[in-house]
Amino acid sequence: MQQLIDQEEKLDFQSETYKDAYSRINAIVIEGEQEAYENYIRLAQMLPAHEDELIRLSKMESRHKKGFEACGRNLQVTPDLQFAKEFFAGLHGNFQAAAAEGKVVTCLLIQSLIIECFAIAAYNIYIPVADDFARKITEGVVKDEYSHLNFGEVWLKEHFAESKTELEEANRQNLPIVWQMLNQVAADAQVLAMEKEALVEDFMIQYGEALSNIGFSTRDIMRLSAYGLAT
Ligand code: Y39
Ligand code: FE
Ligand code: FE
Ligand code: FE
Repeated sequence: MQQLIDQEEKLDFQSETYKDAYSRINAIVIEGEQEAYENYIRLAQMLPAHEDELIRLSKMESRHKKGFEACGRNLQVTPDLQFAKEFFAGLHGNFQAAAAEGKVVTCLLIQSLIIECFAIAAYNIYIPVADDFARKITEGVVKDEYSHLNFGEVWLKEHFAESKTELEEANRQNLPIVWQMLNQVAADAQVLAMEKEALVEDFMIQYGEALSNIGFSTRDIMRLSAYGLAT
């Protein structure tokens, strides 16, 4: 705890080092929210029975994007959106390909499980070390992200038997990408006082809980949630 306090005291939100790292992390979050907005619109087309709810989730994502754009402006940081597009290219491409094939289970795993758990982990770890303005925004956003994760959990739990094989395949294709993304952002996250180990731990907890809620056994969860981590 003392260590955390010392670290926070040393954070200078106006330093060039902080702002440089923030230009990439803030861009990742803005681009992530934009893609989440598009992904929920796509999911609404694929799941007409849940159209209204999914459109409502998409609107929440576009509000999140506006909130994080304000966080960047507040620190006078210009987000590096080109970097962020490349950062998300792997998951984005896989979502697009799955949507084109009508693979709704894969789309839900990518957006509502993997990306939402990544967001929840990142926002939880960011909140205690954020500037006051960004902390208030992020606290509001993370509550919404739990409800997005819940949508995916509930749908996949109701369709567990027929989705299980596709979930395992989609996990195998996409989880290693998440570990690569974490490695790519670790140094910038560290500048913001976000520890990579804490991000990995929180992600594994959220994702493991989600897989459990959907119906996977403890044994399956161990195998699925660490897939591609030890490389
Ligand atoms: O559902 C959502 O709103 C998710 C799109 C947003 C993704 C946020 C991605 C956060 C990763 C940041 C990594 C910082 C260490
Ligand atoms: Fe969001
Ligand atoms: Fe979300
Ligand atoms: Fe939970």
